[in-house]
Amino acid sequence: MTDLADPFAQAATTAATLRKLADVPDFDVAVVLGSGWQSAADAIGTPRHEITLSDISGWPVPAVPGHVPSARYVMVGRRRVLVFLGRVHLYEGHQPGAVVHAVRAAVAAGCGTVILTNAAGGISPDYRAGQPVLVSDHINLTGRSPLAGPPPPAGYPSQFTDLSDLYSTRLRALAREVDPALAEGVYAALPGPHYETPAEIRMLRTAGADLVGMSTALEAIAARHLGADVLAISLVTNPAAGLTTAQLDHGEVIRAAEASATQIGHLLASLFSRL
Ligand code: 8IG
Repeated sequence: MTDLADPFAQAATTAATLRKLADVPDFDVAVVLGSGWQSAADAIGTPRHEITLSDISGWPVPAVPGHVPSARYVMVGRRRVLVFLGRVHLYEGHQPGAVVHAVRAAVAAGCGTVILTNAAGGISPDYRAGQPVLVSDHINLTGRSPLAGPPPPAGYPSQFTDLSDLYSTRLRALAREVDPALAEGVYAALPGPHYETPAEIRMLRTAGADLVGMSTALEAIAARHLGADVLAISLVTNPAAGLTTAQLDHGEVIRAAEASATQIGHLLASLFSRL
């Protein structure tokens, strides 16, 4: 599958469409909801507009159960929040440009804060299923970058982006003000779609990873490249391979996420008022 031909121009075009469909001059915050996080959408607030993303030309369409190709415009306090009820992944055959399109469009539409959520396997033995964990940093093992390819057009930052404070220290501190019990961990991003072997999980643990999943890292890089502040939250839905004798099952993952997503939606809503 080919990548977007002109990703930055396409993001600007999509941004204009999103603003027009929601009838707003700008958005403030983007939220990307991962597998099983859909019930968090309702807890964030009542949508003013529901946007069907497949209506937007060139939009990469998610093809995974638990991912709905729509977005909502929600007003939370004074913040205009753009909530994406799903994402696309490398493992669906999408290229990095398609994977980060929603985030690039959101930043182009004014979002200075990008909140990425995902369901993840727990590598740290301290985590239990259903627990939200702030991502403190990542290890990108996808072998891909949304910034590979020709340099961005004039007016955009260099493709050699600094990632030293990728997951904003300030935003993580704000999240802990809302919920002081929130744990933090390092997220290892793998291409999937298969889960890991126990040997791979032992390697990841030695490398310093606490969480493992198949999303988020490329979107975080693309958002940071455009100057947005990034917060990422993983919902631990299963112990990583080899940490339990149970088999990993996609349906089980989605059910575990749904059970906690409402609670985390409220956490997100209280966070917006502090931004
Ligand atoms: I949910 O154990 C979820 N997503 N790579 N490994 C990887 N992705 C995941 C896992 C997991 N659990």
